Amino acid sequence: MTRQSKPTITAFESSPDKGAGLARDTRVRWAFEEVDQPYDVRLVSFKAMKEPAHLALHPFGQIPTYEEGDLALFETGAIILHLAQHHAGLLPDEANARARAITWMFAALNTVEPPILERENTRLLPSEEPWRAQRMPILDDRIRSRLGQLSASLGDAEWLDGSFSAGDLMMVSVLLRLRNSSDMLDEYPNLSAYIVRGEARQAYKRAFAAQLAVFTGKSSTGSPCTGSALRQGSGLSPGASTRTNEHGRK
Ligand SMILES: N[C@@H](CCC(=O)N[C@@H](CS)C(=O)NCC(=O)O)C(=O)O
Repeated sequence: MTRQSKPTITAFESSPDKGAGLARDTRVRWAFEEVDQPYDVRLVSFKAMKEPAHLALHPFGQIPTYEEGDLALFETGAIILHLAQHHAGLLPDEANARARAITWMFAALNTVEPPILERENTRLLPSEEPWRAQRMPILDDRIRSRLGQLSASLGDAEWLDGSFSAGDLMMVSVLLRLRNSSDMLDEYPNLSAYIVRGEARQAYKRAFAAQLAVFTGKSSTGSPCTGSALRQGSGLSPGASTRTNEHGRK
């Protein structure tokens, strides 16, 4: 059920990926869109993320955060699980199926994402570091091992366990990070098709358009999301702004 109050999340004021949708606010926006819950976005600079006002919300000085009434959350897993537990559409009703969908969320975050992030971080190191070249194939192998296992588990199913769930939302989000920096996923046609199915969801498209609009400065009107920039009067770090996303039905 859609709640009355509108939560606020934080996102990069200037995303390093230039709107490619890889910053982690995208997955939270996607979850909001799936459950048809309007939300506000407060944009924060890198400097503001490390200042006390933001650290009070996120001890590690990162985005995204989630605020609703007197509740403040950080970590995309916790935020999306919270949304999924309070709205219909992202977790099955049946108890065991629900537990399995949550398991896939954890698998995406704890088993599949770490080697992908480690590879990204290694790639960013200066290429003259001799061990960088040695380490990359090791990380590629580690990722291939995970992709092979995931591919076998998915088989020819549409989603990981029955209907689309928060587990798929998280897994597709994690795999998108890899697709951006490597063609490794081409070796797993069922996983490539799985990602494409995720991206084809109207809710994903609206989330992607909304985060891109921050970078391009254009309203994402044309999709049901309309990004209208608002200034928040107080309690914000300097330079932060708030956007409201109103959206229609899926
Ligand atoms: N495990 C966290 C990771 C959050 C995270 O790494 N956020 C990035 C943006 S995608 C960030 O804020 N990076 C800037 C920094 O760490 O200073 C989550 O899932 O929310």
